[in-house]
Amino acid sequence: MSTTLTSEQIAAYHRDGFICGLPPLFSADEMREHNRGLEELLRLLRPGEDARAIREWHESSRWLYDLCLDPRILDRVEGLLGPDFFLWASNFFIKPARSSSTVAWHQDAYYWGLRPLFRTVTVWLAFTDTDLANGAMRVVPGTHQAGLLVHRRHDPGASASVLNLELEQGTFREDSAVALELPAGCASLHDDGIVHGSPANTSDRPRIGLTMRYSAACVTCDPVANPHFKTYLCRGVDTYRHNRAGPVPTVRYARTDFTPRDP
Ligand SMILES: O=C(O)CCC(=O)C(=O)O
Repeated sequence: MSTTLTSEQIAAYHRDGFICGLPPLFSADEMREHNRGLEELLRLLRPGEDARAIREWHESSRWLYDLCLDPRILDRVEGLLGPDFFLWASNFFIKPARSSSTVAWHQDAYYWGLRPLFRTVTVWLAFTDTDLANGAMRVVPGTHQAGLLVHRRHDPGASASVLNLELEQGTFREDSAVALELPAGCASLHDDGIVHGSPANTSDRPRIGLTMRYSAACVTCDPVANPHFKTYLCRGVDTYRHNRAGPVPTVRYARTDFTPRDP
């Protein structure tokens, strides 16, 4: 099955700021293997850590690196970013059954420190079936065209959200949001300017997604916003050399020993 996006799908992505409803990237057998890989990473967490600590472990874990560079994923990203792009982030968003944890409405571009804006794509790969009841991500179509909107910070732990910032009320229309429901093995793709968030998991099923972030080679990162920023060229060439390139990991399952900065 082709994993290249059609010109209609590419146009829809640029119009709406996201695309969902694409054919699966991975079979049920492959997803069983991927879930086993995730279990190996979870075993590496230290006392007091939870799955949110699994950030940028593609830098240390060859299994995760290979998944992020799977050609089927890269074919889709290439349709949106063009021939030259790199991977720079990955993290798991895990909501156990009946978890009250949410992700507040936000725009990623607001806090990532990347320039130019809006040349970055997130692939959200469903490790479990994902729907509104178990806390699927919601996006507000077209909001990537509004530029950066006003966010406010709140104290860590002061809300159910795993993020310490959220969009000011009135900056977007929540009633236009759509849920990105995905069977396991399917992925959505979204622009770093899209307004998005996710509600609590009110179901008896876990919800697990892996986000993988890719930017066009021209993108540079402010080291104050992200001192650990490293790039892994996925396709083409990086003639810009704006950023530090990371070494390819050799160990199948291993953790990083830095703590990425929270927004
Ligand atoms: O998975 C979620 O609930 C939120 C993901 C998210 O905020 C993101 O991909 O930037």
